[in-house]
Amino acid sequence: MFFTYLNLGIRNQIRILISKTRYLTCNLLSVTNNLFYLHIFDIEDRRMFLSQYFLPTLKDTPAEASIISHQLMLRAGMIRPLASGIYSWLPLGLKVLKRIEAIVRQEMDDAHGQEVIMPCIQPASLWKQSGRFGDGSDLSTETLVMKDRHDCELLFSPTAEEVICDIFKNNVQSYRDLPKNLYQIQWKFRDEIRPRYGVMRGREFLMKDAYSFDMDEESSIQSYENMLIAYLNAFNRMGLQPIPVRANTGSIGGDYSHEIHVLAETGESVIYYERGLLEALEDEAFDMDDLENFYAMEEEKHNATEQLIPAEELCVSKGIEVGHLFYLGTKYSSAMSVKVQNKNGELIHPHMGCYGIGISRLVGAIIEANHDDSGIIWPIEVAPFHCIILNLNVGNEDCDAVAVSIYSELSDIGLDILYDDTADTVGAKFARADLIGIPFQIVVGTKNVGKGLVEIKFREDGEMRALSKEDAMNSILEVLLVKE
Ligand code: 5CA
Repeated sequence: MFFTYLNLGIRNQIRILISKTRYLTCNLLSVTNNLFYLHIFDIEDRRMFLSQYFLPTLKDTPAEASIISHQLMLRAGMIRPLASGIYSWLPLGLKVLKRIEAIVRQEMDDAHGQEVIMPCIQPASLWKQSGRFGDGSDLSTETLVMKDRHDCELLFSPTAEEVICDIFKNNVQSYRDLPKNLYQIQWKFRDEIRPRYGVMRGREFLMKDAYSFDMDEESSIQSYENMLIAYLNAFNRMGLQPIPVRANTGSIGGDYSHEIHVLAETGESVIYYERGLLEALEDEAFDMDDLENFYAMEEEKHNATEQLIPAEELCVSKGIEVGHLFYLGTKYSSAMSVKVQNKNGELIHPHMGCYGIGISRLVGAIIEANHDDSGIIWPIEVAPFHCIILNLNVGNEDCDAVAVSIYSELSDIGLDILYDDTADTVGAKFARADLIGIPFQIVVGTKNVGKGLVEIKFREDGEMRALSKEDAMNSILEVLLVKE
């Protein structure tokens, strides 16, 4: 442990600042040869002590929730509804949202994306330039339009092709500045006809939207492929099995498009794909050429009349659309007069692509793919906490000391730990820990502590083992290190 500050207080009490926000309070037992023997009995930063944490869990399944992810997100105190399709994210839910965001951000940065933030409120005049304002498409009927005090029409961003074109048009002149890929992680609003399934089809939702600019079609398709691979990496890291399928371009437009789906009975889409695709996707070198070798279609693109592959090879599944890629060509750059000079000094419209990921939808999709009768089972990479410590005998000096020391040791090496120090019954503690789905549970109770042991439970398979405190912590680290 690294002490940054030592403050000898009264009556042998010492407060040690161990990080910017956390103090340990200890009793000084003795000092021998410059060694301090301490009894740690308190940690001042109790934000992750369950008795202080804002986690309003529910026993009963709320009637308004028809699918399991929506039910579990409400029951686990992750979200609360405010209006139809509009939710507040409470601490536990927000932690998961941020973990998903971080994975997407990392993969986007690795694929040479550059993060920006564009405003949520956009002038309608920009959409009049692109021709999308009030064009009768689904997107235009879903767009929330408002007026400011000067009678100027504004809209709440359902997507940002117009704004990114405006930025590009006013700041990029030459082929030397291309290619570029700019992305944001920003709230969107679409006044969906049927908001449902909680965060899966919300009206306000968090999207990662990226926009690529290239000098010609060939390099634009290369940018598209880079995004597709980044998407597969990101979804794999979240513990999902992503399936890319060809899709229609709808209100966004363009010539070429893929949706990325994860399989779930409650998915709103139907996808048709060749059996061999799943195996091919496991190859680390999987690329667009491989993808083109397989039949993989979203329902509207599926050709039901012609049999293009043997019937026994065709899988039909329900899927949740977690990402969507579009090659836009010059649709927006020509409508919005975005021009750059090529090597010959001629002005051309750059080729664009746009790429969306439903960040808030992913929270629901991950739960659909990872739960059991008792609750959520978070994949480690997106779990709100790595480990929960269940102290079954709060107030017992030995149990408190063991629980707090595990909390501080695991926190000190950078793990996110939740400590159940509540006075709730043993049954309530176990049920809540299973419901909120944290991957590892360490159970501290008088029976085992007397023998120098704690119990560790792996949420995924329910396996429980009695181990020494050190072995329990090491077995968590072993799993986490393998995952790294
Ligand atoms: N401009 C493009 C991408 S930059 C675009 O808007 N694409 S989209 O319409 O397909 O949306 C991108 C992703 O946002 C979808 O794949 C989906 O995962 C998510 N999404 C779309 N609508 C909703 C919604 N109502 N609720 C939750 N997530 C949504």
